[in-house]
Amino acid sequence: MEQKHLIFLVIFGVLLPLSAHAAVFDIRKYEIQKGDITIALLQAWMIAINETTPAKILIPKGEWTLKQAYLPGPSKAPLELQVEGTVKALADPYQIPNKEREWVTINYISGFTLSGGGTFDGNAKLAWTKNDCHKNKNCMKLPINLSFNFINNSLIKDITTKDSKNFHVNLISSRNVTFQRFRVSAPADSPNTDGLHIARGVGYTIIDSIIETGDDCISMGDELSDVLIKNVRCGPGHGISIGSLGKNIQEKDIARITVDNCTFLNSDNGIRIKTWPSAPATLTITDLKFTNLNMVNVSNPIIFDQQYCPYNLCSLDKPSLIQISKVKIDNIKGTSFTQEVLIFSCSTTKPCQDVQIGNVDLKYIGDPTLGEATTKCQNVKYVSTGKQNPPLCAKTSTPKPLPK
Ligand SMILES: *[C@@H]1O[C@H](CO)[C@@H](O)[C@H](O)[C@H]1NC(C)=O
Ligand SMILES: *[C@@H]1O[C@H](CO)[C@@H](O)[C@H](O)[C@H]1NC(C)=O
Ligand SMILES: *[C@@H]1O[C@H](CO)[C@@H](O)[C@H](O)[C@H]1NC(C)=O
Ligand SMILES: *[C@@H]1O[C@H](CO)[C@@H](O)[C@H](O)[C@H]1NC(C)=O
Ligand SMILES: *[C@@H]1O[C@H](CO)[C@@H](O)[C@H](O)[C@H]1NC(C)=O
Ligand SMILES: CC(=O)N[C@H]1CO[C@H](CO)[C@@H](O)[C@@H]1O
Repeated sequence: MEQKHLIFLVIFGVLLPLSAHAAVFDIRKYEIQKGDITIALLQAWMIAINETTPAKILIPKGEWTLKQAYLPGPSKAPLELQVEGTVKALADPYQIPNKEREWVTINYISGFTLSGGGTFDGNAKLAWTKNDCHKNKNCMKLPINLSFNFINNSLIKDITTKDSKNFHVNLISSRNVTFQRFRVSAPADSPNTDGLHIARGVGYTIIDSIIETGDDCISMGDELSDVLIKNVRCGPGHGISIGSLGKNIQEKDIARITVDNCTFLNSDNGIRIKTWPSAPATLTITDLKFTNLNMVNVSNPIIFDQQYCPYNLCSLDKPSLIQISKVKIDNIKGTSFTQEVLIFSCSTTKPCQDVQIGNVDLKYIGDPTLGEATTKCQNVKYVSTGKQNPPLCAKTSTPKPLPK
């Protein structure tokens, strides 16, 4: 064979399969400064979003510093950010260039994938010691790890976020976004480090994930529908919550939230709904399914708290105006660290409606001198369809103050 032909074949043999794949933008080709990828990532992003065929930005294995990243779309074609290494924030929260923004923000993009098996390390051990927001109203706001706003049809998979300075992940105003094999890790005593905060959106899925943190594993805000949380292990942490809600009159409805096949480990709650009393909002929270949940030494495995008033920062005078309805609870089993294993503390003006309770088998493992597990039922219209241990809404249940 002539050499010309050979070269031709080799080039074709290499280029053809490549052209079927995404163009790869390796950040090492851009301006990295002593392991700091702040500029390089932005350079690669600006070029990659301009590609008219699928593109990929690669952050290879290794440890990289990222001061902050604001990564806006739109992109002309599907874009993947493949993080194989560890991306670390600066330790000092006061050094973040733009204090109004999060550490990493991805906005206005559709068909985006974040993948690669890498880690976003918020490097927050120092920042937590400076966080006094629980007692100081003018405290410095600490940035969250990752913020996704106005993104559609996107996938975040095989990513770890570790030691965030505040909420780990914020997903707001988006549609059809999946978190798969996502891992959040922060110590149980880290302040305000919610795992994922999700709100204002449609079609969020969190699946096959592990969340260990100091605050809520997953918290849900208003104007939210079609959420599926499945095969998630939560704990330590404060559980999976809807709310708190009610304080803002503009708040919009929540519907079709499913939590299925999840395990809660030593968490401060399993499923919790929180609405404020003496608060103006009148939204509805409807069509909820909490099924196949395994509780391991959980405080408050299921709690609907419509008198949510931590630190007595509100008045209990008037009931919550938020209506909870159409709830299915089935196959909840395991152990509870608190005696009241199911708590329905619903609103006097808007009782919880159409609550269907199937199989429940929860054992109290706290102070043995207090007796067996109980349930608490206030203003709840329920039907039971399965076998419950403890029996539902037994009259002997003595009300206790609600947890903060
Ligand atoms: C994006 O592409 C357009 C033309 O398609 C070009 O004018 C522009 O300079 C490109 N921007 C970047 C950042 O490469
Ligand atoms: C996401 O979807 C919404 C609703 O269809 C649309 O208004 C918005 O422009 C989309 N955003 C992007 C970045 O594609
Ligand atoms: C939802 O997003 C995924 C990408 O994560 C995409 O493959 C799928 O087609 C989207 N679904 C719809 C209905 O747009
Ligand atoms: C339930 O979750 C466990 C642990 O994540 C997983 O191994 C199992 O396959 C899941 N079951 C179903 C039916 O999805
Ligand atoms: C059970 O949970 C309580 C409260 O969170 C905690 O103090 C205790 O150590 C846990 N027990 C075990 C065996 O983990
Ligand atoms: C620094 C900052 O803006 N933090 C925000 C993180 O997300 C939560 C929940 O949306 C906001 O309350 C914080 O203000």
